[in-house]
Amino acid sequence: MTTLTPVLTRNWDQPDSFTLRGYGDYAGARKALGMDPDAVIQAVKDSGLRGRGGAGFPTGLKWGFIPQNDGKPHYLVVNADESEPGTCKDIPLMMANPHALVEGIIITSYAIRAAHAFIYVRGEVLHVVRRLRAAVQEAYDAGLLGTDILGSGFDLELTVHTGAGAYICGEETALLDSLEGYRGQPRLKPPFPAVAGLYACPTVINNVESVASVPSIVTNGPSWFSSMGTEKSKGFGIFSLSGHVTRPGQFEAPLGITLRELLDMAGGVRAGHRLKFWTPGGSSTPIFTEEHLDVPLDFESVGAKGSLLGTRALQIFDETTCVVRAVLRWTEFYAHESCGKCTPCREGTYWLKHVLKRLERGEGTEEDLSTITDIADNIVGRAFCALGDGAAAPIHSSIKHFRDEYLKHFEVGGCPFDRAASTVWE
Ligand code: L3W
Repeated sequence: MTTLTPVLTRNWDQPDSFTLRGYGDYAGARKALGMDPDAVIQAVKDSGLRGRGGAGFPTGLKWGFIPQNDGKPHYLVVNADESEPGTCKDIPLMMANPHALVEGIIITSYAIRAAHAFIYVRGEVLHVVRRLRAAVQEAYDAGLLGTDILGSGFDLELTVHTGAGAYICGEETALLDSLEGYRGQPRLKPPFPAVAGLYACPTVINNVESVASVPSIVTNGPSWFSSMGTEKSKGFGIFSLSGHVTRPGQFEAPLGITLRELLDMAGGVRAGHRLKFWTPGGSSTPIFTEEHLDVPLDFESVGAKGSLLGTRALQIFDETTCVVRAVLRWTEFYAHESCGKCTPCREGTYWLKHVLKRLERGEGTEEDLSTITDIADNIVGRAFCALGDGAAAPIHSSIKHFRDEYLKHFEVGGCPFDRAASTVWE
């Protein structure tokens, strides 16, 4: 039986967890500032930490891409634009433990030789913005930010920047455009941000949870981190359970834990009901069903079963939920949030939404299933950024697992489900 590994969440139930006093003495930063920056990068490489924002790219490898002695400023940008449907880990982390992020920013910036770091956070989450700004101020006041940090000679400025609330700004290059003051739309890659990022300078963009994990790696050593998790998906991560679950919330556990184990910790699916379908990593990851309860939640195992670990946003739906309606709601989100830059995503999500609406009302035909499959096929691999592929994920997977439920809608001429019974959507 896998057990929880509270590291980032260890102090969340303490009333002063978000203060410097409640957090600790920045032991990781103190240790890192006494090391060679390359040794810090090597430690993160050795730990096996992979990006916690969805893609799972090796963090130390990304840091190692930053050119050295290039004469240009380097930047660290923390992607705190959490907005993938179902994803709720970075916001609670920043609320309860902002100093883990600030400490991770100091260590990361030191390693990549950056003198200015930014936290790009959604402007709507004002409570998070205030909490971050208070933590940053505390760090400045304690000599942990600014000039000559802890007498090490290392200087770092940290700016908390608020976005205007657009899903696309979680895409790293759209985020950079937004941060530079432009409309947030993705850039062509390559060049990757590590070569030409913010203001065309070498930039590391990491997710909040990735950066916040770094202090514990430096303090405890890479082998401590890599002893947890699976062979290729090392360490721990925050799994957020939401929807039809008895005790929704954040569960910090080694990668490779299963939904069955997590549900046991969360009190199971709500009383009197059974699991119907779930997302392993937010709405952009193909849905799973009851048959996937024992799939280890690591990058490789989830991938081998045709989905993605993504952001470990486990949205749980019981048998009262109409899968067509769930997919329609996600698709409405993607159509609304498409930035419009590329045709497959802009037009594809629009038409998916309209055909799905017809299907959900029971006014569709079997041909509509081919139509939405065709539209989704024409988005995958053709959109400018990952948002398009994400929009297609629930379409393909829901038809694969629940084709009969789609057919039932036009057989009965409407939605066969009692909407009031499914508390998730109403
Ligand atoms: C230098 C190379 N850097 C790759 C870097 C790249 C990026 C990272 C991963 O999408 C996914 C998306 C969502 N030289 C490099 C290189 N890099 N090759 O590695 O890159 P990539 O393109 O694989 O992923 P991405 O564009 O960052 C992230 C999925 O995560 N997702 C999460 C969504 C969550 C939000 C949110 O809540 N804000 O958006 C869920 O599944 O769909 O597929 O840094 O530069 N040769």
